[in-house]
Amino acid sequence: MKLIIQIPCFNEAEQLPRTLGDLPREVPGIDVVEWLVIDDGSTDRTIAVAREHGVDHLVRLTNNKGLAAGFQAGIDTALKLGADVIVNTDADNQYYGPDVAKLVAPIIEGRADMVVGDREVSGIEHFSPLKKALQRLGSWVVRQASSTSVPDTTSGFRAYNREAAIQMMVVSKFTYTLETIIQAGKMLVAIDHVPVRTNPKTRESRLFPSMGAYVRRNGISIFRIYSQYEPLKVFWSLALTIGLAAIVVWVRFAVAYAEGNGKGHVQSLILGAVLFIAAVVLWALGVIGDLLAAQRVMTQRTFERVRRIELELGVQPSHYEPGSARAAATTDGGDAAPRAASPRIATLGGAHSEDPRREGERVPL
Ligand SMILES: Nc1nc2c(ncn2[C@@H]2O[C@H](COP(=O)(O)OP(=O)(O)O)[C@@H](O)[C@H]2O)c(=O)[nH]1
Ligand SMILES: [Mg+2]
Repeated sequence: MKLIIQIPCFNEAEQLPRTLGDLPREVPGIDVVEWLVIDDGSTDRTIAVAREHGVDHLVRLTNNKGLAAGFQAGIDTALKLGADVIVNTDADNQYYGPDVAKLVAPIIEGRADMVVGDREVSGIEHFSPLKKALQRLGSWVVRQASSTSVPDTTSGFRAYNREAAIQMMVVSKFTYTLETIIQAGKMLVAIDHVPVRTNPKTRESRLFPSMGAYVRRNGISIFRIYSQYEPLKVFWSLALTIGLAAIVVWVRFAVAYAEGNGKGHVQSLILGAVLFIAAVVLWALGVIGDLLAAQRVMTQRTFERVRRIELELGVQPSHYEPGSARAAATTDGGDAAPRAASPRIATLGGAHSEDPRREGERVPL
């Protein structure tokens, strides 16, 4: 069984050595542990540092595309490199490296397809009360939308087995953490969570430079993701609220009219009409959103199958480079045509790629 630990990086030359120093090379139940760094257009020595510290694989995006895009590129590459299990961790040594073993245990035991590391946020000292409150609210909303019980939904310390990784498709630009949980909850993915330890803070968050940014981005993300996946609930409850307001205003007018004072309340009649039209528009948006959500499920299923075909064909990962000298020795490092890539990936891919149709594995189409 092969585990690939992936680390999305944007200018992490300073923190990366400590993070890598903490990562395990041996994990119980796993035959091979490899490291993959996703460099998202760093302008510092991130790549050189990764090579010097023995990182096996590199994905080098030419310019900065953001964490969600980097994460997706990493998952895609890890799958093509034949990973059976993929762990994602932060480059700032936020998560305690040796806990990778705890994270993958439920997957190895066959109890889960995806495991989210729970930082037990209420106990983290450097999180402000506001950040904790928002974290709790966000996690609650995500649990509702995903019908799961993940306590720490924004945690970046996670493990996925091959099935969970194949089914995942991140669209959100800012955050993949919430979206992947909601997707997993709606697909054939069993989610579990385990408590993990965190290290003392090494630097300020790159993703959320200020508390305001944290509240704004997470708030918007939660709303967008929830309304993408549950459009009827969101738009129809808004439509109902505004529709009721319209009725209240109209009743007020009707009472005044019955009392012979209708002329003085024409404003109520107009306001009621405006509110009613808004309610109808929201109702229609709910219907359109629902149709789009159904369409999205179809696209996702197609994507999943395309991915399985790509893996069978041995299509090359994009923006891939071998990492350290040890890894480079096992490959030509060139950019061959996709079909020709097959043997090269097989060299890197180990047991899985040599025999992708293992017993019990689902065959596409
Ligand atoms: N690919 C990519 N990774 C990023 C970017 N910004 C931050 N990261 C990485 O995302 C991870 C989480 O960032 P961090 O600043 O620790 O955020 P926090 O843990 O949410 O406070 C780290 O590994 C960063 O290197 C980016 O623009 N692109
Ligand atoms: Mg971090």
